[in-house]
Amino acid sequence: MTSHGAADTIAAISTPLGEAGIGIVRLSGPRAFAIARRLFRPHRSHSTWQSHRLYLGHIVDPQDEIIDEVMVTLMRAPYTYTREDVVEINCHSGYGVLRRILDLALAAGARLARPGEFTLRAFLSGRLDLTQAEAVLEVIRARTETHLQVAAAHLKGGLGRRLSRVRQDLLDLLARVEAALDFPEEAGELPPALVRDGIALQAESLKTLADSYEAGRLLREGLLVVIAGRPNVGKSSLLNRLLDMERAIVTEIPGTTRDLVEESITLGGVVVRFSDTAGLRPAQDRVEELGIERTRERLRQADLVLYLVDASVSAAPEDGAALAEMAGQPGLVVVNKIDLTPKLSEDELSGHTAWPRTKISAKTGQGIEALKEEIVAQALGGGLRVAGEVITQARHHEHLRQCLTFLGQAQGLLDPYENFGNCAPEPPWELVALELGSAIHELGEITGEEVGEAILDRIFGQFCLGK
Ligand SMILES: Nc1nc2c(ncn2[C@@H]2O[C@H](COP(=O)(O)OP(=O)(O)O)[C@@H](O)[C@H]2O)c(=O)[nH]1
Ligand SMILES: [Mg+2]
Repeated sequence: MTSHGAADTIAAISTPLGEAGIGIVRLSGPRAFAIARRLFRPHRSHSTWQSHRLYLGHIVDPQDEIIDEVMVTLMRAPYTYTREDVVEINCHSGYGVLRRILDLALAAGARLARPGEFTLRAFLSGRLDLTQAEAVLEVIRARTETHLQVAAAHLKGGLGRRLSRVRQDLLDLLARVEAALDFPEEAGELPPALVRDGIALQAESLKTLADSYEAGRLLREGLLVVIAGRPNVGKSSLLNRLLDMERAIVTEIPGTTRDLVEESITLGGVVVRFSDTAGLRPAQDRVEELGIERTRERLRQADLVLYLVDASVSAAPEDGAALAEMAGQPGLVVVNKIDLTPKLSEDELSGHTAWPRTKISAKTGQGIEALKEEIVAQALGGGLRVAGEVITQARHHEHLRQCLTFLGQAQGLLDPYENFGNCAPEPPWELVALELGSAIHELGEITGEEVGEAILDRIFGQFCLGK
């Protein structure tokens, strides 16, 4: 994307390409109506077209050949997604039909939309702020109800409004500082403590928001839980039990699982991806060696490790070594096969790890629900707290962090002047103004009030075609 001028008319297939009941070709821009009327022949001829009404008819090609029977909606600006004239053609969904109708629209003068361009136009026309535009993609991608709730709240504009308010308050403070700089005699004395307290107030609210990213990231990216342990302790059996299906091959032969087997379920409102791995032991061949390498890499990425041991045999030296190696990571020791005669004593592993211990039988299902609860408790601190506004985007978190740094520096400049009386020396207002200006800019990058074209390209480039 190089130019965001919105003078041309764009078209795209807005539904997934595939066989289904309905597919939609969408047009937006000044020529949308004219193009639609060249392709569309209504069953009843209409002297006037009404906005936001459905019309039944045929799409025909320039040779008057009927392509499909469709329902068409003409939506007049500004009450549309993009605030431009928009046309939606509801046709039958099939690769050939959708492609043909799109081609006819392009031949009639539309340009193929770039990914996310409809939403970009909604942003550029001021219908959505940038956080709302990003939320569109998030709503589309949300896989849990909790994530959808948060995304829907962003789409409503809650986050954008909150940040805009903070930004406005900071702009007001900046205006007072600049007035004090430019017209000292008119502005009178500006008490440093007043400015500093004003900054502190906004910083506090932004800090709460920045802290919510931990929960937000989990909502968005989900959680990676890696199941590790020696061969034959029941890792694949546990995976199957957690998923409630025979996903991984289980045998009594050690070294059965050689590649990563991964699948997701929802726990506590979060998508949890379980990764079943190759058993940790000295590799017997090249394939197993590669599998163990992958396991080690996965273990480093894990949000939580389930280290499995077999209750019916004593611990091996490798268990102690593996546990000691992962001591800095969050994890659980899972004692499996408790349906068998116990051999593993309670204190065998306690010297090597401080991880809590849970007992299960992957075979009978005993302890599995408790294990799920323990996973949620360990990884999410007892479940996801999504009260209030939650930020979910790394981009937002980064700008908030930067903003807080600038605000902290502004406060630091003012701190030494707090206890001076009337004959106080003036604080370095120029520097305070610079820090405030930078902080304000960071917030503007989030809401889109101050954002560069390159960033827009990056954000909207992640969208699917037709959105
Ligand atoms: N009795 C009993 N056997 C189990 C249990 N979990 C797994 N097994 C058996 O242990 C063997 C190895 O299991 P598997 O899941 O392939 O272990 P992995 O190598 O760690 O993936 C298989 O014969 C399983 O049937 C359990 O809880 N109880
Ligand atoms: Mg296995």
